Amino acid sequence: MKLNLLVAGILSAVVSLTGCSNEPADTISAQGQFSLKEAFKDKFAIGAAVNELHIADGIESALVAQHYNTLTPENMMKWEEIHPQPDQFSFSRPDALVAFSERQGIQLVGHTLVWHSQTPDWVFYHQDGTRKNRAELLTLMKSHIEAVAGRYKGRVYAWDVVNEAFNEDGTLRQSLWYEIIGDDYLDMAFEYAHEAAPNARLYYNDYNLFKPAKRKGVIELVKRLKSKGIQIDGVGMQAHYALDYPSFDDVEASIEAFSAQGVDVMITELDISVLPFPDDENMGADVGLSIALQDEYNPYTEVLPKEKLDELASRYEALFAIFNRHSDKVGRVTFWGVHDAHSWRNNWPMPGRKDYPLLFGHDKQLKTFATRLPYAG
Ligand code: 9MR
Repeated sequence: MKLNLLVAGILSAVVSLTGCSNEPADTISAQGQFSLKEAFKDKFAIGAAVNELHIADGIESALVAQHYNTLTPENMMKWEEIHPQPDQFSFSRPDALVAFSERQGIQLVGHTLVWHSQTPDWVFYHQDGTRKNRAELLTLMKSHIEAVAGRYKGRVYAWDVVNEAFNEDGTLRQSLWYEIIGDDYLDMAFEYAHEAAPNARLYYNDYNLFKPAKRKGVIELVKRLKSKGIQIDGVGMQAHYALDYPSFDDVEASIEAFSAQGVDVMITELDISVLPFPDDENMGADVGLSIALQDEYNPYTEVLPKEKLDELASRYEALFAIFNRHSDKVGRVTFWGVHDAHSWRNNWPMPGRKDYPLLFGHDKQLKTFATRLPYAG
């Protein structure tokens, strides 16, 4: 690790001396030896969300293997992708990802078994349009979890069992899962996941968990599951952040509060948007939010100005300083995507913008500041 840091330091120095840091992309070209997973190896696992492109294409799969020791499928294990029809499963892409991860010695986190989004209508409705009842939906949930988590038993290290079940005020989202089954649908999902993959780590995953009210709702869930003897091993704090949001104190308070419940804390889905957010009320990651493209909210269509890049860098530095300080509690930090060109943030909540939220730029090069994050201490 020391050698890598030395190489990174020399590269940074060369970049500053040659003035390259003022180049539009602020990247370094000779970044061969630097590796995020090496740099963080005494702290936590470091990962990224991937899709089939990242494991097929030579450059991208090499990047992934070089920098990450944990991966999460961005979409291919979600219900509508892996189980699109009642009798049809699509296992070929997930199988390829599982095999790639095993070849590279990378831990794969499955995402996600139960979610209100990206779940086909037939899951909740009969062909005649009437809603299924509790017993029918529970049977289907169980068989889906058995088929998916069971297939990858012993190969997928951990599962995001339930995703985004809470409202911002800490109450349960009125999803079809909730409306049809009732509030114990979470309990049942975790039980079924444990039965299907007894050795897998089981997580609850959500965005905006730095918010005290939402944090409280999830803590109550953890307490309830534990009091019923149901396995829950961790909470994934999705980190879809921005330059002015959230407050670092809130992030830190949530890491401490979840950890105090005796579960692992994972920073999942990390990205930091540099763009102005068009709806102050709904920051976070609600996939239901969609706003028509307006040019004033898409200011950096060519290049990210140096001052914004610096803001992004200092935001990342401050966050990693917190994660490092709590590396006894934080088991993993996963970026939501590998490089800016494929980030979902280019399309949410406004389709067609150009954002710069990750450590690798639109040109797939590591941003220079990424070699100077606080890797120690
Ligand atoms: O990044 C994913 C994007 O490609 C999909 O279109 C979107 C659809 O719902 O889901 C995105 O991933 C989401 C993740 O699964 C759960 N948390 C919020 C993420 C960003 O929307």
